[in-house]
Parts: sequence; C-alpha cells; structure tokens
Amino acid sequence: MRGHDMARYQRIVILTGAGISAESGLGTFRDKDGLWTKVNLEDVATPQGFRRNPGMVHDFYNARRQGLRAAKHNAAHAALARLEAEHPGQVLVVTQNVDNLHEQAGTTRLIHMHGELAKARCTDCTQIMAHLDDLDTRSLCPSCAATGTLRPHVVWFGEMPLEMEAIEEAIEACDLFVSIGTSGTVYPAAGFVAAVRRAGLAHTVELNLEPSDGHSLFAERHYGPASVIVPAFVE
Ligand code: BJW
Repeated sequence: MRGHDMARYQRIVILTGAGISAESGLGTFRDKDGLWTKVNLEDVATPQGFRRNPGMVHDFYNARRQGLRAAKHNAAHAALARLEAEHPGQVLVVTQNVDNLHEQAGTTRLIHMHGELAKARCTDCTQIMAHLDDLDTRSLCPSCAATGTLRPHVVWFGEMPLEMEAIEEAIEACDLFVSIGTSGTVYPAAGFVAAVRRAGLAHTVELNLEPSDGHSLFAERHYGPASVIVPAFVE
C-alpha cells in the first residue's frame, strides 16, 4: 500500500476497535479466541448482569486490568500519535477500546466512547475517578459518605456510549474517516460510516485484518495486521 497524502485532509476522524490493540496482547471480542467466546456477554457486559452478580463482573474486569497493566502500545497506536503531532488540532481518535494504549502512544485528542478500564465510577453519585486497582463489591465511593459502591467506568450493552454529541459533530464535519480494527457489529459505532456517507464530505477508509460487517460502505479498504497497515497508510 502507498502512503496517503494526509496533507489533503483537515478534519480527520479515526475510529478504532479491539483489533488495533490485538498485537499488544489484549484480546479482541469476536475473533476465534475472543473474549465473547470465553464468557457470556449478558453476564459481564450488561447492567442486568452486574446487578445479578457484581462479584463475577468485578473478577472479569480485574483480570482485564491486570492485562492492561502489562500492555504496551504498538506501531499502529504510535503511527496515529505521529499523525496527530504532524497535524495539530486536525485529528480526532474515537476509540471503542477501554485500554489506554492510545494515550500511552501520545494521542491527546481522544474520545473513549465505551469508557476506560483505568477508571471507576460511583453507582450512586456517578462521580468518575482514576482507579487501576482491583475493584470488588466492597469498593466504596470516596465522595458520597461511603454509601455508594464503585463499578467499572465502561459502557455495557443497553447503556448510552459517552460523548456522543461531540462524536456526531465530528463525524458530520470530517473530510477523512478511517475505521481501524473493528468488526462493525456494535452500534452506534457500526453506524458511523453510514453517517459519514450521508454527510457527503469525507473519504472513507477501512483498515482491518479482514472485511468488517460494513466493509462495502468504505470507499477504500486495506487488510492486514494493524501494526503494518496503519503506519503504511498514514505515513
Ligand atoms: C485486527 C487484528 C489486527 C483482529 N490488526 N485488525 C439488538 C438488541 C439489543 C441491543 C441492540 C440491538 N441492536 C443494536 C443494539 C444496541 C447495542 C448493539 O450494538 N448490539 C449489537 C451487538 C447488535 N449497542 C448498545 O447497547 C450500545 N448502546 C446503545 O446503543 O445505546 C443507545 C441506547 C441506550 C439505552 C436504551 C436505548 C438505546 C452500547 C454498546 C456497548 C459495547 N460495550 C462493549 C464492552 C465495553 C467494555 C469492555 O471492554 O468490556 O464494547 S462490547 C465490545 O464490543 C466492546 C467493544 O468496544 C465493542 C466493539 O468491538 P470491536 O472493537 O469491534 O471488537 P471485535 O472483537 O468485534 O472486532 C475486532 C476486529 O479487529 C475484527 O474485525 C478483527 O478482524 C480485527 N482484528 N486482530 C487489525 N492485528
């Protein structure tokens, strides 16, 4: 693949999913050995599952936190951070990932639409706090007089993804939309490429290991490991 002339674009939106972190050792959800083949998503990634068995949900996310503490960003995250450094103020990364590998690589204009594993929030007062330690059913909120308990600051099925207004605004105004490492099965993120096309302003690109569910909606597509195809595309 030949690198793109990125100078042609002024408003770049990059959507990332689990595939960008796969080569950093963090499992994806729907691949052959993905997380959803090992656990029942209704049990660990829904508010109902958390109400039924909070201990099991905490165990699931504590194990993921442990993986995150050891994980290092890879060449794909680094390439996106360089892209932002070369085009200050023009690149927005919208990630579905709850890991912190974009930040680790140096990306600063970043929206975590499905939350962050390194944070917790109170089930009562909804205050969000940095928290990479393990959580359990006795983890109490420091600011509501020890009445509220903490939950992972992640977005489960049936919950509203975060910062949707800012994302929708960026999607409607962008002139380049690049989707990286996502299967295109979870909404609303799976619908972004259609929204970009409706706005009619942007070139659309999919970079993934294999064609996603919505691949035919992208004008340009490249397939391979993110650590190879992302640097090749942006540089
Ligand atoms: C590589 C690679 C390499 C591998 N290089 N590539 C019908 C019934 C019920 C609900 C719905 C329904 N229809 C729609 C919904 C809504 C629902 C939804 O979309 N469900 C679908 C499954 C059908 N969505 C929601 O509920 C969302 N909220 C919402 O819509 O709110 C509105 C609302 C609220 C209230 C009332 C009414 C409306 C919330 C979705 C939250 C998703 N949460 C999770 C868990 C987050 C926490 C955690 O991490 O545990 O987010 S689920 C999981 O999937 C995670 C991911 O961010 C998300 C997307 O996965 P992703 O990133 O695409 O990963 P994979 O594994 O699917 O794909 C990896 C890709 O990488 C593959 O393509 C590989 O090929 C590729 N790859 N190695 C490059 N080296």
